Parts: sequence; structure tokens; C-alpha cells
Amino acid sequence: SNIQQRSYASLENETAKTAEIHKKVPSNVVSYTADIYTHLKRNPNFKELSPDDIKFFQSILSPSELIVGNGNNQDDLIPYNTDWMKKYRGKSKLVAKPKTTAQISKLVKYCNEKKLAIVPQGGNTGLVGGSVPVFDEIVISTNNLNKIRKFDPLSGTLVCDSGCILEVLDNYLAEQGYMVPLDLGAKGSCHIGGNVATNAGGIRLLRYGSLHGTVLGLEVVLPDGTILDNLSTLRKDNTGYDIKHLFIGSEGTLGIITGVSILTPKRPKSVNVAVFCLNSFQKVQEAFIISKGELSEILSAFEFWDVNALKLVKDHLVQGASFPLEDKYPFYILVETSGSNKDHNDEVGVVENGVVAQDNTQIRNLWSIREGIPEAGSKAGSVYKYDLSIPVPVFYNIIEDMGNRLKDAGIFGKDKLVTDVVGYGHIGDGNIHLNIVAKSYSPEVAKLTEPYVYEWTEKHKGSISAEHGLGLMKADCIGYSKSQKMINMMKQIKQSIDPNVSIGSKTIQTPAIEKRVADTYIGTTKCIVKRFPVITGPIIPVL
Ligand code: 2HG
Ligand code: ZN
Repeated sequence: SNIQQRSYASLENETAKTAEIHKKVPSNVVSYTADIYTHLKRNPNFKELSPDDIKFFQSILSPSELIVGNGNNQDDLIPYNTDWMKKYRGKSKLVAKPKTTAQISKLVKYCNEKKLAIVPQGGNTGLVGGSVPVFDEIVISTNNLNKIRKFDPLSGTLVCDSGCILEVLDNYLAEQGYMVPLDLGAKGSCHIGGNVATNAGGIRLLRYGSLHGTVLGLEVVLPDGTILDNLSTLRKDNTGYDIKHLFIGSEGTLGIITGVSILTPKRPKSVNVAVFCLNSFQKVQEAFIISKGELSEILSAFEFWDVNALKLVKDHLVQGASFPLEDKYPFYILVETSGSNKDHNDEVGVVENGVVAQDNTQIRNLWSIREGIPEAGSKAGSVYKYDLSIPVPVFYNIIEDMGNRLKDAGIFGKDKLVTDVVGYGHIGDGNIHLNIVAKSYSPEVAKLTEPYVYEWTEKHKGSISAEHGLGLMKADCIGYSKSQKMINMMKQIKQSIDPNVSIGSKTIQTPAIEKRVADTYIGTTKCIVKRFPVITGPIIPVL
């Protein structure tokens, strides 16, 4: 009887405000990375693309698999040169979209011999500038490398090309009663190869572990063009070093991943989702402890966001109509349980208020709030993103610290340069996202956030990249999270696989395989809209 019915607006329609922002920053006016980050210099050891090189590419690929620059500011090159955040833009004049590993092998071998720089690219949904060129690197895209090779319904092992879209794989597996053990907002656009190359984390890591656990084997084209065939489907294989782990999270520095073998779990028959409102961050932590204790093996996600993140979604993704959650609480958690049994019930004793999804549409709707945060941020402005692993007790301090720091500097507030500072993330995995929304990318903001955030993270023994990778953004910051000894070992590994260049060099380009890669994370408008079409049905407050 006290059930309240509410209606919600479509996420699909852009608000007038959003349309205005999009008009303001079309991709073809995004500044070139090389013009903004002037300390980056093109490595002169790299050859420039010649007509003969183009001829070689044309001998391997069909015209539809190549985009060749014509000297103008060509529209069809722009999506490959620009990142999802409109923060980075390269000047590539050649995009190759091979269909087979053999083609990639030939192209990479040629580039290595001719000293042409390459940047591998998956779905281009990354957040650290890893998947787009900086200068004139050739883009090797895995867009056409998209075949499912085989699936074994007994063991649940899937073998596929690296350019398969995560959501396509998941839909395919759903028909067999299985699922991809990885899930993230960009699933409609990101490629499994990019996910592996960046060791993407996402919302299911809490339950199914990282790709270091679920990936069973890889096929990789090495910098000299050799194909490394390690597409094993064995769960146990203790014969020597486990080489595949070098490529998981290598961000394209060691090779181009062309095939992936992955262990997939059974799809749960029953899923429940609830969102709870809490009055303090202390209560968020208590809720997590209680959830783990009460829900143990059925807990499949534990996500968190603050009221500022909620307001972003409300203002930029949902038009007008009332919103399922009131923005009068400072903190929100989304708890998901899944298993084989229908009778799971979420009950978290410390919450102030909340809603439980009554059906699949409402489950998607609640998830859309959480997964819509990055999308809402990008509609609100230019977003500085920090992806940190830090101990949960200090989790929220960095968000508050940063807000105060920007306020003290006089640049944060209504009508100021910085309009929003929001915190959200995967609390269950100790991974927080700090997003700072500014009217434009500006050195004024960057000066106040970097290296401050990195130093803060180092002090708390955290990681400056929990799940997005180093990319271009943090390539030089690895020292905040890894010792010199470990960096040296990485250099040795790089040296032995790609002998021409060492990781962490000041120059950006490395021969053949760039030190940046593929896609990670949250995706395009298209994918979010596709995944979470509308908030339609009512969501019923239960507490
Ligand atoms: C998420 O958890 C993604 O939604 C994106 O990792 C985070 O945009 C971000 O900062
Ligand atoms: Zn995340």
C-alpha cells in the first residue's frame, strides 16, 4: 500500500544542454595531443609513411580494410585518431583493419623492418589515451577481427578473435547458458582483445576475479611479426613461465593480441539488485561488511557513488521527469546478488533508504544510474579521470581533498572552471574513480590534480591505475606504484620481446608496437544507450 509508483524519462534523448556541449566540441576540433603535451617528441628513428608503404598495405588488405589519408582533415580518419573523451588526438594517415591474424603478422613484420610506428586499437573506449596515435603512427584496428572460433559447453571455454565486441560474446554465451566473466559499461563497443591488453576490471571482478584468472590462453602477433600461438584451453598447465600473463595488461607494448581463450562461468538463473542510500561513508563500509557476511557466495557486485555523481546522471542523462533516487543522501550503494536460486533477498541493516528492482527492466535501470556516471560526466564537460586502488577506509578522502583543493584555488564552483568533483567506483575491489568535470581541458586543473593525486595514492600504498591502464596519460607515472627494481625488470622483458626500444622512454613512439594500446573501458553513447535503453518502469522504494 505504501508502494509509490514513479515514471522516468528516457536516457536516450539528449538534453538541450548536452546537444550544446556536443556542438561545442566536435571531434574534428579536438586539439592535437602533440600541441597540448609539447614535451612529447616524435621519435626521429621512425620513418614517415611513403607511397611504397601504402602500396604494401594495399597488397595485403582490400580497399574496404584500409583508410588512407588524402592530406585533408578527413572525416573517416577522425574516429581512429580521437579518443572517447575527446582529450587526445593523433595525426595518423593510415588505418588498417585486417580480418586475419596472418594479415596482422605480415603488416607488423613490414612495419618493424621499415621502422614504421604502430598503435593497436580495439573498440577505442579507453580512458587513458592508450588507443589513439600521438603523431603519425599507423593504426591497426581489430574491428574486422571478430570471429568466435569455438565454444565448449562442457568446460565453458571460449576461443575467439580479439576484435569480438564484449556484448556480442556475452549474447552468444547467453544462448548456451554461459556468460563472459567480465562486464563493464563499454560492453557494447569495447573489444575482448582490448580488455585483455589493458586487463580491464569492471563490475564483476568482485565475483569472478581478474582476467589474469579467467584468460586461459592468447594468440599474439609479436613485434617482429611472429605469431605466438598460446591459445590453450587448459585450466591447469604448470610447464614453465606462464607467458600469457605478460600480455594481459601490457597495453600493446609487447604485441598485438589477436586471439583469446577464456573460461566462462554459468549464467546465474536469478539476479537481484538493490540500491541503498546512506548517511556516511562509515555506513558504506559497514554495509559492505554486512553484505559480504550475509550474502557471501551470491554477492556479485557492490558498487558505490556519491550524491554529486547521482546529480550528474540526473542532470545530464535523464530529462525532466522524476528520478528513481532522491538526492538528499550523501552516499549510494548498489548491491547485486546472483545465483541459481530465486529466493535471495537483499537486506542491509545500516541503510537509510533504498529501492529494490522488481524485474529485469528495473535491474537494468538501477545499473544504468551507476554505469551512466562516466557518460553523464562527458556530457557535462571535459573530464579528468583518476582510477585509484586505495584502502577502503581512506577511499573517500581523496574525493573530499580534491574538492577542497580546487575550491581553495578558486576554480571550483558554480560558473567556475571546474563544475563537478565526483566519486564512485567498485568498492568491493577497493577501486575508486575520481572524476573532475571542467569546462575544458586546461593546465590550470591538471596542475592542481597531478602529481597531487598520484603522491596521495603512493602515500597510501595504492595504485595510480586500478583498472584503466597507464596509457599515454600515466606512462611516466609508473614509479608512483612500482619500484625501480620492478620497472627495470619490465624494461628487460620489453627489451627481449621488442629489442628496439625500452618502456618508459621519454619519447613516445616505440618501433612497431607502441607503448599504448587498445581499449579499456567505458564506451560511447551508442553502447550505453544500447545497453540501458530507457528508465521506463516504476522503481519501488522498499525501505
Ligand atoms: C567505471 O567504473 C569505469 O564506470 C569508468 O571504470 C570510470 O570514467 C571513469 O572514471
Ligand atoms: Zn571502473
